[in-house]
Amino acid sequence: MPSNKTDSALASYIEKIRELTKPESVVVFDGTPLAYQELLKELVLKKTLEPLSRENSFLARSTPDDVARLEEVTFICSKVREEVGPNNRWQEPTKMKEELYSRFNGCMQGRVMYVIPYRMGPKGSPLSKLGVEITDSAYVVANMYLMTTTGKEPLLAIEEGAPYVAGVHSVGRSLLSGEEDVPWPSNSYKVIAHFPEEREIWSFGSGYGGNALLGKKCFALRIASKMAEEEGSLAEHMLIIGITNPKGKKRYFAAAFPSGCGKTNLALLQMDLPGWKLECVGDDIAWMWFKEDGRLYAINPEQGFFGIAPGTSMAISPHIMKMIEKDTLFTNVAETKDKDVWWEGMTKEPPEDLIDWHGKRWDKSSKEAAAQPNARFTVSKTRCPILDPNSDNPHGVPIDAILFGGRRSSLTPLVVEARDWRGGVLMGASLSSEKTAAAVGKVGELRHDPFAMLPFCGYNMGDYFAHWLSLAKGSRILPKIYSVNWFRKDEDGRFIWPGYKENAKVLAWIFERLEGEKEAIETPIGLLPKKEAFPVEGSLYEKLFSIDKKAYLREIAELREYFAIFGERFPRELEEELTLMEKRLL
Ligand code: SAT
Ligand code: MN
Repeated sequence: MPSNKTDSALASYIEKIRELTKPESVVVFDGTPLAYQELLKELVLKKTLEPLSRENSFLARSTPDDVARLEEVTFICSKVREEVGPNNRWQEPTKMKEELYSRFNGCMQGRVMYVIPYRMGPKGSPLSKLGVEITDSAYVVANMYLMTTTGKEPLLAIEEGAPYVAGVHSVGRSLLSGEEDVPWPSNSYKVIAHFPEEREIWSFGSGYGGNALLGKKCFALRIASKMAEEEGSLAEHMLIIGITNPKGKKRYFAAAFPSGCGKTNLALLQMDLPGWKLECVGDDIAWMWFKEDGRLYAINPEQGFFGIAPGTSMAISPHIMKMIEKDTLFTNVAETKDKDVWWEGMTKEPPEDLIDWHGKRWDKSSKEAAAQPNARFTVSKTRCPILDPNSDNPHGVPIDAILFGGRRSSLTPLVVEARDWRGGVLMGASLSSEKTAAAVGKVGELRHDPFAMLPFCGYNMGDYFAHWLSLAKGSRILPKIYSVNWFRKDEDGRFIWPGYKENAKVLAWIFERLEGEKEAIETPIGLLPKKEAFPVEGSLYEKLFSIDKKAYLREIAELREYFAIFGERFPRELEEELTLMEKRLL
């Protein structure tokens, strides 16, 4: 939406959507705990939510066709096709609007149309931004309450004329009079459309996660990445953590991983190394900008966590388990007979008498998993047991290191330090990862996912790479850049690195590098830990850090082919950087 919308501009926008969608009533969500509790009651009545034995916690079960992000029907509708690049699906904006207007025509009949004014980011931060989501899903409102700052304060700012991003969402299932609702209304036709120029998002047919909680990937990444390019800042798919070493020195890291590669686990890692401490600012998205002191600062635009439940356990992620002990919404997990939750990986043995995510009885002989692989928990960050004291600091936290990680069973070593900013930008651009259940599609397939932003960059990725390169200017104190890979496998297909809590060793090594305390060795692909300086035994070190030069040369050839899809927009500096690496390998 254009900036400087006035009170009446918001009112007339709401009126326009009301006229189009024809809901039974309109409710402006006021963001109070009481309003949230009222919503939960309603959702229980409608059987969308089931109360659990965990205090103030509930379970939702979606339909089997609505369980994850839908990249195939996600569009960026800029006026000029080249602006969105080969990394996005494009549709001409007026054509898309026509389609949307016909789909949304009367789609909220018999339902409440909720208006959610919200803020992304800490109050008073120059980087925080406002949004309004209009939705006919009370489940979405409840999730937005946990994930963003909703209610009067953002509403007032919008009414006073502050710019905001508008989002219109419908589950796409109107209720004719007398018709009974279903627990998870949705539509087989689904579309998620972004209009970066108008700062607008329209989403139809899905009620799940990033398809429906429009503040998250749609706004905070796809629209915000375009805004960041214009403003000279960054909107990234990154967690933010604060790490304190045994001497009491604190540094902040940001880390990009594709969805489903353990960002939430890393963001809430229990750092068991003696004297070390890790605190969490955010687990999914970072908005960052360079300030006058030349350093890069980050805020987490979100107020909550929307994390993957399967695989979470006391052994691996005790902080997460503690965080979701109460006040949590669960979606598509399994239910125990005493109305608690369970998922694969929570305990070695599943409990008896489980109900699976379809609502059916489940036992060990069942072929399908009891919890959907992309089952989620939604919880406010106020429940985070290791929340960083600066998590709501409007000035952000200074970032000293940026990590790029993918899920790769071969090639990339456990950790590599980039020689310089350019080398680091190439690391980000070269990121590939095996697909996970976070998006609909074939799990395990290796795909390019530059900066873990492939599904989230709201403009041409060639320009995005150039934007990253352009940040290295003047006397800026640039963060160091690292590539990490927890997922390397041996010849027998077993993970070489145990991951999870062991990842603390990698974080500590990076910290010590920044302190100048650890030596590294030059290799064609960047700097690796010196054998003596990395706390694993010799044979494991070899397995974790060996460099297969031939495989790297093949990778470079393959990367050139991939980067060619960006044509003229692919920065020459990165091409040069790739050639330099190739020469070092030969
Ligand atoms: O996009 S979601 O918020 O549903 C989850 C993810 O892919 O990270
Ligand atoms: Mn994510």
